[in-house]
Amino acid sequence: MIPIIILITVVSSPTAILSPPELTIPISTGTPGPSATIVETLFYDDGTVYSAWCWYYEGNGWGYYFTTNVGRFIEGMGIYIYEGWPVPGGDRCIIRFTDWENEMPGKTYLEEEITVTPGEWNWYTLPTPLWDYDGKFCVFYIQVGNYPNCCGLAEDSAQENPAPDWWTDGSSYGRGFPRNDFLIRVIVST
Ligand SMILES: [Ca+2]
Ligand SMILES: [Ca+2]
Repeated sequence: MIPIIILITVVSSPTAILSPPELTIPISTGTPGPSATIVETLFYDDGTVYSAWCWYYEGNGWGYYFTTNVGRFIEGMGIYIYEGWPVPGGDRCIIRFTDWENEMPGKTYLEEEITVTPGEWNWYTLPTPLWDYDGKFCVFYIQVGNYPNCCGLAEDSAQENPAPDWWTDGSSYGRGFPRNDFLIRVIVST
């Protein structure tokens, strides 16, 4: 399947962002050290809000594969919604947590429609953390509303490693992002 996507014209310069105080290293540079007390935030983006993408039709999305190499609790996730595009835009999206099976996104752990605010990090904390025994899992952003009545998912300014990138049409999955790294992060703990 070829994902149908719309590219926003680049209008932003790198923007300061809010993030949890425990923000740590990008997972792509190594496995964060296990800690009994520190909640780790895993991410691939560099925090810059460069541009954004959305799908023509709702129900499609993008997400990442994460691995911590040891069992972890998935505590929640964060997404950054671009401000000012598309117009009128939206304030709802679906987030999905899945297991990692047969080298691809597998069983859905949990899916939730949430309200989001453009122009900032939106953090969703699970009421009950999910235990993933091998630390291999995925998190997805899924669009609610057809273009342009939807959110624009922010991307950073460069892609360093496309390996963890996945898209979904809601039920199946495929590899790859349209361009750079999406601002999708996950919070884990031991
Ligand atoms: Ca797993
Ligand atoms: Ca990047």
